[in-house]
Amino acid sequence: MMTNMLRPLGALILALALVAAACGDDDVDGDAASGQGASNALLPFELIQDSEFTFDVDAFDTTRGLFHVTTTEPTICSITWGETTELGNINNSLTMNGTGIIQHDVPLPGAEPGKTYHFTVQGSTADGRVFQSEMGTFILPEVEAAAEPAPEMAVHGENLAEGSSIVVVSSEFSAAWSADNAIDGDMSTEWATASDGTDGFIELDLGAEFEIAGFEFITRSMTDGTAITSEYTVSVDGSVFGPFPAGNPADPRFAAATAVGRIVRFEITDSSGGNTGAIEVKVFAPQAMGDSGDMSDTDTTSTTSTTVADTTTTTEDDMDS
Ligand SMILES: [Ca+2]
Repeated sequence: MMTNMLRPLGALILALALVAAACGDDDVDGDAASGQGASNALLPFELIQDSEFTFDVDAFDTTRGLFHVTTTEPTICSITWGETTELGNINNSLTMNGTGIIQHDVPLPGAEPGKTYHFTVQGSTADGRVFQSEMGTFILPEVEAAAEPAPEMAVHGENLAEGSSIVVVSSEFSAAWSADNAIDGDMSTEWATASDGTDGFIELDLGAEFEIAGFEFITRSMTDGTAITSEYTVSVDGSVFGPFPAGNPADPRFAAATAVGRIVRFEITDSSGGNTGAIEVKVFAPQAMGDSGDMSDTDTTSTTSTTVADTTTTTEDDMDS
């Protein structure tokens, strides 16, 4: 699962000597030029390392690996890694929130089981010391095939949420975690609440009345197990659907529901608490409604019902089949 290299003191001294050489041997004292009192020398990571380096596949999102280590004091920590000793990737813990932490659980996006990766770990502490591990290697374990049967093929049209706007949201953790991140069609951006847990919600305006075939709520997740939404409801112009199981990037869990409306509100109804939110919330048009499924120019009767009782009723001339 992992390759660790707790080495005897001799190796540490050698590593430190190599680091010093790499940094240039004309200023190993790190004194006058920097204006700092403390030495600038890189120290062995082992001095602040409180657990072995471990690597596994994120069970929640199998497209990424996870790196774990604990440190003896709060540390801002990063891992650099790659398929060769030139590395090329750098990641840190999403739970750091701007300061040092002790338990480092770091996602490694794109790391594949069975491949050998090289890595180093860096850390800095509040007293200004900087630490680095020796180069090591890790291999993620193979993931056993999912025991659950494959979900039904989702049949739906375009995601109407990508053309929508945010009406209101329970909260945003910061500008970098805004609600717009949940409707941008980008699986690498996330809306996160400021610790709303199961009280989190997000409300969209589709811009016009649309026929709707179903929803997805792709939950965000923290590597410490919090912020995972497991269940949600959706209201369309006030009529409630669900609860539905929330999805994740590996299994989006399309929830079929037939509705017509414009204002769509997702409410989290069960979660693991914390900074809940979504990678994406999706509102799907029916597959057979043409390019957009836009009902705004059809003569829909004014009704509070969101159920489309008779899907054969249409005013469009080109819907022959
Ligand atoms: Ca997104």
